[in-house]
Amino acid sequence: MVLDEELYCIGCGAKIQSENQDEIGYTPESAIAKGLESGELYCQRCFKLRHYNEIQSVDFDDDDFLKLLDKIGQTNSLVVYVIDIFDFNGSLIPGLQRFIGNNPILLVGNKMDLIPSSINKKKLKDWIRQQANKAQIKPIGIEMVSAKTNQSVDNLLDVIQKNQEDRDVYVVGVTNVGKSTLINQIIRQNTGDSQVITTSRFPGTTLDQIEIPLDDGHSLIDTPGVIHREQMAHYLNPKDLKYVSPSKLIKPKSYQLNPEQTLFFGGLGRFDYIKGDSKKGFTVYVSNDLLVHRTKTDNADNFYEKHLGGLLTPPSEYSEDLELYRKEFKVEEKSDVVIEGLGWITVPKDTIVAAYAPKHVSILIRKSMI
Ligand SMILES: Nc1nc2c(ncn2[C@@H]2O[C@H](COP(=O)(O)OP(=O)(O)OP(=O)(O)O)[C@@H](O)[C@H]2O)c(=O)[nH]1
Ligand SMILES: [Mg+2]
Repeated sequence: MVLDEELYCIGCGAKIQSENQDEIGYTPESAIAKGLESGELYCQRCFKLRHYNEIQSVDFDDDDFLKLLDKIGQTNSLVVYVIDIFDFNGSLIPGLQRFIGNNPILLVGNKMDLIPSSINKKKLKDWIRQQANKAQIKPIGIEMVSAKTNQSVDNLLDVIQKNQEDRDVYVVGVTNVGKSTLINQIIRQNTGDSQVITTSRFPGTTLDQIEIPLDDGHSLIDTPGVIHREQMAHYLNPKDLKYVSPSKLIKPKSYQLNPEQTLFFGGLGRFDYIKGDSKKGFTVYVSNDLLVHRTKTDNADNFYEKHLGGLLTPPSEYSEDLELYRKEFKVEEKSDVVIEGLGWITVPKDTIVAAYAPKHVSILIRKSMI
């Protein structure tokens, strides 16, 4: 079938084609006809994702996404920059300000539903502001939401409207932070239609820009996520990803540790209590599905070698990229040692500790958020 008009998948934005199964936008002819009839045209990849949660890898070029971002610089728009509050560094788009030119940025910290109530939301927001400023990003505002549970999305919409003026709204961010989930919430509030755009736990779900017309004649535009190599998600196979990225409210786990004890977070992270008083309280905030295993530091290297991929999983498959590196901290006030994308450990003052993470993932320390 030769398409006489250009059609786009409403799930991922890809241009629909029925010639090449391995390229983006592939849709069998019968499905195109059906889609046109129902007004809901999805490509085959979206169909499989939506119905079977099955990811079909496609060839696409990172550079195309960056070119798309670069185009925003030539428009007059409001940029809504979505980050994952579990992975600030992994959420950074290097050179964002340069790409978007003089357009204002509204920063949105997403996935608040995962944060236990013991965490001070104001401290978390202040920390995000500091981190953003450090990365040369000067947002006009910061909003904390949960796109998944709809928490504070109303409020975000008000703020967007107040700042929109006579402009389109671009939603940008690295892959997997929840841009499409957020836009789906907005569509649902406006039209009642749910889950129009395809979302998934796999990075690289949205493939091209998707324009949603707004009442005021402007558009709300979803964009494909920029691939950021520091995101843990790029080093894990789909099955492992399920255990690592928290999907439900995190239940903090408390441990009384003595010096020279070690905690493993599956095989992807490690924490050593090196020096300090006996029986100190440490609290671990990671996905409830990730097994935390305690052992003696003395034996930890052996233990890791022996049990990696078995007791210490994920990863279920070894890859060089997952080799752990170590970072040591002298903790003078109650702090969080953060392994980006995995979670954090609240550490009492007057201790020396070390954390380990796959070599592309950042480890950092911040004032405790409690
Ligand atoms: N817990 C939680 N999960 C969320 C939230 N928003 C999105 N997610 C999950 O994060 C994953 C990625 O969501 P998407 O909306 O596809 O992310 P995206 O930013 O559009 O990703 P790309 O299209 O790949 O750039 C999915 O598994 C979502 O269910 C949220 O507020 N809370
Ligand atoms: Mg998306």
